[in-house]
Amino acid sequence: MSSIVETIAMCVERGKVNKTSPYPPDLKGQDGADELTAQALADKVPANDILTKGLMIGMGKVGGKFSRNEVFVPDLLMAAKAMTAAMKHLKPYFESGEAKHRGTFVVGTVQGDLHDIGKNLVSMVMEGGGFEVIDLGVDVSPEKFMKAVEEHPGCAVGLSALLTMTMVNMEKTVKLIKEKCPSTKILVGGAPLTEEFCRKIGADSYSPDPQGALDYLSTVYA
Ligand code: B1M
Repeated sequence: MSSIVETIAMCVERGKVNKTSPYPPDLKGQDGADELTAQALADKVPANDILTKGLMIGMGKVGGKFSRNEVFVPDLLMAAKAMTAAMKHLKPYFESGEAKHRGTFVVGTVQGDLHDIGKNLVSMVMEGGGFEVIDLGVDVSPEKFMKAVEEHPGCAVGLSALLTMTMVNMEKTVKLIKEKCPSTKILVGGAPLTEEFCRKIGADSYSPDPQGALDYLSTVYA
């Protein structure tokens, strides 16, 4: 029989939010990540265990499947929804310091670019991976990224761009951050990007998908 934490992992992987959620159909009427997380906390399961052995495992599995094209954007969105329902219960434990994030990830879509669907998926997977996510939104100037880096010492930064036209603003942002705070790790992604472009602009890592981004960040904060 699987433990409650394993069941929470399965709920996140399958996108089972709560009891009233009709999705996925084979789990209809069963408790979801919402109820099970509340139950686990009531049973005195440490919040950190729920995060690391439940939510992160579930998100890691669905993220891996997404990378391998075994599941698609809606599956990732449902997983993120289940994770958010669980995180609502864990939030007070993080705020009190009883449970700890693995690190802070400042993320945004670069200046001039309004595309945010991919960036939001990356944010969700990072949150599911145990990171605190500071989402600066879209059309983020290099200066705004820099301000966030100063406000969150030791953070890693994620830059997303979907337009070839705005890739140049990615370069400006990397330059500014590396000039002022060279130890900051910068991860870049978005449909028009390549590994070669990442190297050219002096970013630390490129990932074509959210799971690769999480894998990289996990090595940074290992
Ligand atoms: Co725009 N658009 N769009 N658009 N749009 C594209 C990107 C385009 C390829 C369409 C086309 O012409 N075939 C084209 C760009 C061409 C180019 O420069 N190479 C384009 C254009 C030209 C434009 C406008 C200029 C159109 C116009 O007004 N004339 C305009 C620009 C506005 C602006 O940004 N200033 C524009 C506007 C829009 C909408 C507002 C209508 C809407 C955006 C809505 C939104 O994001 N909230 C939109 C959309 C939806 C698209 C398409 C159709 C879909 C993009 C998307 O969300 N994909 C797109 C065409 C296409 O891709 N078929 C297109 C799904 C998403 C999950 O994938 O974002 O690639 P993606 O993210 C992936 C990975 O790239 C990666 O992970 C994600 C999941 O795998 N990833 C990261 C992303 N960021 C990452 C960061 C990381 C790591 C991985 O680390 C930090």
